Amino acid sequence: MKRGCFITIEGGEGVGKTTNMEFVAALIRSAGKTLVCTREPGGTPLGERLRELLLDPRYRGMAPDCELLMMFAARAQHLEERIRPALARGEWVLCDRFTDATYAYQGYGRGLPLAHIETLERMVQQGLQPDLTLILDLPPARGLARAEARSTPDRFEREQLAFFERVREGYLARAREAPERCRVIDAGQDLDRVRAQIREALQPLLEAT
Ligand code: T5A
Repeated sequence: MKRGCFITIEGGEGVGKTTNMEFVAALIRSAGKTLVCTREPGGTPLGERLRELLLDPRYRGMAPDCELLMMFAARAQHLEERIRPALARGEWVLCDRFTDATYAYQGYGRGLPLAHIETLERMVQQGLQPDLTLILDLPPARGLARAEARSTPDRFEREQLAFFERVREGYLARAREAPERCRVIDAGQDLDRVRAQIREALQPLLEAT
C-alpha cells in the first residue's frame, strides 16, 4: 500500500498554527483522505507527559541538551506509536510542529550545534521527512502579543524577544534549504487570506494523490 502524506505546520509563538489545524484538516478530509491530527511535543500518552515537563515554567533552568533530548524522546515515541503506523495504513498525518521546530528553537534559538540535531534526526526518523511543511511567518512581537492575550506564558513563551527573532530566522533558513518541502505563509494577514495561501500550498499534494 502507498504510504499516506505527512504534513507539518510550523512557526513561532502565536502565529496561528492551532487556529489553522482544523482548516487544513477539513481540506484534507474533504478530499476523501483519512487523517490523523497530532502535535509535538506530545501526540502519545508518554509524549504528552514529556510535553508537560518541557513547558512547565518551574523548570526554567532546564539544560539545553536535556531539552533537545526530551524533544527527540517524545518524537521517537510519537513516530513509533502513531505516525509510522498511520502512514503505513495509507492515512494522512497532520502534525502541529515537528523537527523544523527543533532546528529553529534548540538550534537557532538556544544555539545548540545543528550537527547534533542532524544526528538525532537521522537516528529517530531514519529518513522519514514531511511531504509538505507550512511555515506560518510573523514578526515575533506580534505572535507573542496574540499568544499572551490568550493564556499565561509557558516556559518557552517567557524567553526574550531576541530568542524568538533567532527562532524566526531559523525557520526561514530551513525554508530556504528545503524549498521543495517548505511553504512560507504570511501569517500577518487576516485569517481568510492566511487560509487562501494554505489552500494554494496544499492543492498540488491533494491533486497528486
Ligand atoms: N518546541 C516544540 C521546541 O522548542 N522544539 C520542538 O522540537 C518542538 C516540537 C510548544 C512549544 O514547544 C517548543 C515550541 C513551543 O514553544 P505549542 O503550544 O505547540 O508549544 O506552540 P505555541 O506556539 O506556544 O502555540 P500557540 O497555541 O501559542 O500558538 P499558535 O498555535 O501558533 O497560535 P494560535 O492558533 O493559538 O493563535 C494565537 C491567537 O492568535 C489568533 C488566535 O485566534 C489566537 O487567539 N490568531 C489570529 N489573529 C488575527 N489574525 C490571524 N490571522 C490570526 N491567526 C490566529
